[in-house]
Amino acid sequence: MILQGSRLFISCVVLAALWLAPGVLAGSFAPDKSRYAQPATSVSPDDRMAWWREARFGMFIHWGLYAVPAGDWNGKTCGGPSEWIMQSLKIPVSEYKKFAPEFNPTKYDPKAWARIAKDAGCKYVVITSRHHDGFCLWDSKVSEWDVMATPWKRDLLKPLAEACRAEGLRFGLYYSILDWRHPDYTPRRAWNDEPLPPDGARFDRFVEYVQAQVEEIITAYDPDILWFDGEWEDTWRTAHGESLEALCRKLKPDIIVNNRVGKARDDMAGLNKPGVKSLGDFCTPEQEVPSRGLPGVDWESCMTMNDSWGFKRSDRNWKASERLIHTLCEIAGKGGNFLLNVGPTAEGEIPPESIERLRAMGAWLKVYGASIYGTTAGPFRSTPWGAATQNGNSIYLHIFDGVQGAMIDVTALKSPFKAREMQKGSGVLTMKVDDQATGGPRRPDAKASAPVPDRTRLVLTRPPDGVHTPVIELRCEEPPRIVEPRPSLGADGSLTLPAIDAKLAPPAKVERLGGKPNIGFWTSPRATAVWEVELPTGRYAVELELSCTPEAAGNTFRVRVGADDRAAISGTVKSTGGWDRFETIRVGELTVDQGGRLEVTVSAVGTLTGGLMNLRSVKLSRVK
Ligand code: FHN
Repeated sequence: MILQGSRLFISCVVLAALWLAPGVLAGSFAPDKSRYAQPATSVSPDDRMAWWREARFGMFIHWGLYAVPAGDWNGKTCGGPSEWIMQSLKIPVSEYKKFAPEFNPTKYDPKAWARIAKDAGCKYVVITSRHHDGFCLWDSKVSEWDVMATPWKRDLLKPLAEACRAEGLRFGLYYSILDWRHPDYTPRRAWNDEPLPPDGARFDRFVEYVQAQVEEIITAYDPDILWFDGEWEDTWRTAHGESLEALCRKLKPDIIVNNRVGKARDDMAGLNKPGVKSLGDFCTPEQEVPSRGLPGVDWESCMTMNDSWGFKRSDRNWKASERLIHTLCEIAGKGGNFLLNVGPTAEGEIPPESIERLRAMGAWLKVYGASIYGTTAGPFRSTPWGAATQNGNSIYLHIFDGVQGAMIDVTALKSPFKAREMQKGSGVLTMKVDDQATGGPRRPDAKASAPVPDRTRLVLTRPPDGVHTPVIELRCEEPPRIVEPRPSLGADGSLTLPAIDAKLAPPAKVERLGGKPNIGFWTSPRATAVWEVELPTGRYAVELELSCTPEAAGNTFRVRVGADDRAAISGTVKSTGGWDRFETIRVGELTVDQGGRLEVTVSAVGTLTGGLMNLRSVKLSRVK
């Protein structure tokens, strides 16, 4: 019994020694409330965001121990991204730690990395200082689980910060709140075989650890951005985020922090959920682009070039360079930033496939960069031919491939303009402005006094092969005046109203299911979708492209044209088998007695159980 007792006693002493060692080595975990008292100087959001809004394009770097297995372990390849290998293959921490002696990035060349980012046209770099595995790329004073546990045994972040700044790039650090290894982190993973502290896992102590590390990396590297991640588990609460954000701002008043320090992020859509206190300076859509611009909201879409953030040797699913350029144009056209990821190898090399794509983007930006950097979202409601940005009196049209010979409708632009191709003289594009009102093409350099037509279209002819995503500048002599024509009946007598053109009353919002935007989260009778249209008097068939689950089916909806309930039709939502399974249903017919500029409104009728529907579009077809 005594033996048992003493063994028990000894094991407690050993455990305590093991666990406290980092604490003892690193100083106290006693909360230091002065740590995040607000600084004497503060910087306004607009001042600190100014460079970021100009930048538009950054390089993300996911680098860490996960580059050693690179997606493969024990004869298995992990599903999903390689930096998740510990979780996806449930690797015991004790096993995962065996990657540390193999992490020796002898080919790491931070100057080359910074040059690659610079030549790609990136204006900032964000690198993972610590991902969910908890491994630190710097010599942390509060952790032994860092670069000193590898043969490299020296800081990896400082040389990159210096190289980036030498290239005129801003430098940011990604920091994961989620930690699959730390003994105090909860919820603890089943495969975390790190010894528990004698008094058990204490999340408050883990928060102190996070604060201490964030203080370390801000103090050591003076990052322009702190890119938090891994905030989604219940143990991390808004209050933690508020303290952490306050600490960041105290240490560096002009630092930019993303919204993942708090709890408002709406999953991969990355925008702030209504009704949840939002923190940070910008929203963070991931692997997607919001369906439309978000006036007054700073946001950055982060994406991989293949499917994995960390280096994954089996992941050959590389996006084409042209697609990445189009994504950059689409994001800038909606007023956002693009953070494009590379996943270097354990030896310290950026994969050649990534370099190839970054070079192609850099070559395009060398010619067309003025249409991206420093621009704001384009002024047109929709750009089926590509994307559009604006900078002062200039509007830039990014013409995606396959559009040659088509009409670029810019009727909404009422200000006189001069049109020019940005790569002048290369024969990239010949074009004419086809003004129906004046009975023929208006020369692109028409005098400002020329009559403003009621329909203006650019007719593009085919550029020579090999020229991709050309850009046309429409230069106005005044701030561009935009009057969007209201959607009206097409030649076939029908009008389709897409989800992204609707004005929505919350909680309804646009999401993307099946690769197309739809109105979703229709969970309250207050939610409505409204389209402004121009419709002649007449009788119309009404069709909805919608989806609904069997559980939510049965609610009643109404489609109304104008304010007149006589021009309205109701229906009951039937199941289509799932929220992502859309069907077009014919609701019936309605009569518009008084045509003109009207509103089409879709709403729920009566009480609502679950979601009303997911709605992709409303189609009105003239029946007589
Ligand atoms: O789980 C991480 C993932 O590994 C990667 O770091 C991305 C990049 O934003 N963030 C999380 C997934 O949302």
